[in-house]
Amino acid sequence: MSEQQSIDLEEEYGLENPVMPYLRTDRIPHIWCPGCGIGTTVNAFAHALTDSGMDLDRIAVVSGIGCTGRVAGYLNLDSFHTTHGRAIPFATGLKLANPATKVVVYSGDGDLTAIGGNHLVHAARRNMDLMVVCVNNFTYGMTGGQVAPTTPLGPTQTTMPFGNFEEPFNLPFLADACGAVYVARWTVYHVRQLAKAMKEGLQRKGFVFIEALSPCPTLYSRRNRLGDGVDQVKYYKERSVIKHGANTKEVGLGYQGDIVVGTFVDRERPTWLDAMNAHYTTVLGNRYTPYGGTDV
Ligand SMILES: Cc1ncc(C[n+]2csc(CCOP(=O)(O)OP(=O)(O)O)c2C)c(N)n1
Ligand code: SF4
Ligand SMILES: [Mg+2]
Repeated sequence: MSEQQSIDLEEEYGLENPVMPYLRTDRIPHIWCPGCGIGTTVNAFAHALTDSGMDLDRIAVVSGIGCTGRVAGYLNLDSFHTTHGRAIPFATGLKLANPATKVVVYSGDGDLTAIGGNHLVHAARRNMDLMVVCVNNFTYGMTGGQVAPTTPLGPTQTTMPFGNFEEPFNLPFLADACGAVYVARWTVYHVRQLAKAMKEGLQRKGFVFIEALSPCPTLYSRRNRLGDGVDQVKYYKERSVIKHGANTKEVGLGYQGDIVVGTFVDRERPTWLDAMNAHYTTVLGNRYTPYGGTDV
């Protein structure tokens, strides 16, 4: 549509894009490239916030550094853009200081699973009450397309000019093995399912891990001649297979191969705060006052 033909729906009809209230519009235009999938995940998150009916004053979003790490800065919520790899420890401190807050970690695959991998493992093991959204574009987008722990075997990256030979993480299996209570994977093609998983994750207590596969056309796709963002979304559409409850051992990703998506893990375990309170109550009896009675 040409500029002359475009209609400002808000001005003409008083219709507001439902995502707008969730954004710090003064920060727009955003930094993301055309065809990047990160914005689509934010759209899904905004719908999850609406659908969950949660009090926005009780939600905080924490990001690390990276293209995905910019999400926190664009959200009109209590949001924190922290240091590379440290979103989960920051979020853990926030949660424990104010257990009534629902804390969401929203970051990239490199941030969460390379430099921040140790924190991911232990937060899942402890069943820290956090929802982690990991936007997996198979690369370090922001810094020029270096190989990530999620890069499949085969494609080239700036630091793997002859193709990646390092076995990648299977992230749902990692999160499951470490003890996450809810683990799901969707792609930016599956916007409704992604929003629903985020809504469910917001309503769950305990460590939630949602992997959102998302194109990085600028660095990953172009370098590997995979086309643009639309071509990657077509690939997600054509090669995704929905298998709820799939054995996470079997959902590892090959290069441009089949993608198993769905909710893989949904179970109950006491959160870290619940376990601490139960333990000290048993050991110390009424000398102990349980902490964080408003845990959500
Ligand atoms: C301590 C530290 N090491 C390295 C960096 C450089 N750095 C910034 S973002 C990034 C990778 C981000 O990759 P990912 O989390 O996958 O985010 P994406 O850009 O792909 O969304 C790196 C290595 C940094 N900012 N700080
Ligand atoms: S470099 Fe990749 S991940 Fe970063 S904004 Fe561009 S397309 Fe998105
Ligand atoms: Mg990345």
